[in-house]
Amino acid sequence: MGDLELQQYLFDLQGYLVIENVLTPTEVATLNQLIDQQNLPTPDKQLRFGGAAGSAPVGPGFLAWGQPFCNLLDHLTIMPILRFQLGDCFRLDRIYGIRMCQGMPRGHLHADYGATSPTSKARSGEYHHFGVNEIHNGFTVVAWSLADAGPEYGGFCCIPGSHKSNFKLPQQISNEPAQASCVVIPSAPAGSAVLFSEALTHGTAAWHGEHQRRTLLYKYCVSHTAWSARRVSRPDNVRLTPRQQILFSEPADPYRFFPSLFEDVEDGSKK
Ligand SMILES: O=C(O)CCC(=O)C(=O)O
Ligand SMILES: [Fe+2]
Repeated sequence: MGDLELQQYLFDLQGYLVIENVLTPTEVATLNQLIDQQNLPTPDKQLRFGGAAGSAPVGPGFLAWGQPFCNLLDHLTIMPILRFQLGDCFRLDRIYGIRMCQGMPRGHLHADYGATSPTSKARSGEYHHFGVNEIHNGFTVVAWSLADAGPEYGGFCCIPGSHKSNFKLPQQISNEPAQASCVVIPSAPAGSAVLFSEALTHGTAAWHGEHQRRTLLYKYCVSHTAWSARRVSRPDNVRLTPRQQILFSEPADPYRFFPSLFEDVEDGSKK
């Protein structure tokens, strides 16, 4: 079984996928140093950092902190997986980082699409509906782990398989996710990429690690979808490749108004 086939099977089954060792220890260290240089306020005041187009102001966010952050935009390990889920045309919808210190409490379990989402009564378009040998998923998050996370520390948590559930999250699981055996905290050592569907019920588990949690979230959606009216903008101090530039295009119909990210691709990178 090829890597991609296995990855898609597991992603479809669980609604998330952890790929370890995508970044080398040196790459992780470089990203962490660049974050250190920002002199951010202590994370007990603010969990999220370097954001754009989320709760944070519009702008390039941490992409302006240097080339290594932009290199992750279309990392060759994640592009084939994103293509399988989102097709040839997708956009970067929003980005931010999360830092946590020991003792920081959990966040609430949530899903942006499907039965548990606040928009569950809206007409679906992005729900993770499934056909034989197909994944239809409109919104995928790639979370880069810059510090070890997992059951012994905390961090990202989720209910595997919940992206396909037809039922709203029961209140008792929502109230006490740490007591629910269906909620898992996947192990994500530094250098891993955690991919998950926004239809998956997921959240933040309390942080018990002595070290600081650090993760960078890049959220992608099919070209004709947007989460909010705000946009991440391109950093003006870093040169982007043509493929990276496409990720910042305005939402539009695939192919007709939004170019493919995979045209003229020979060695996996768009020319
Ligand atoms: O802590 C995490 O990794 C989950 C974060 C999350 O779900 C979010 O920011 O929407
Ligand atoms: Fe979330």
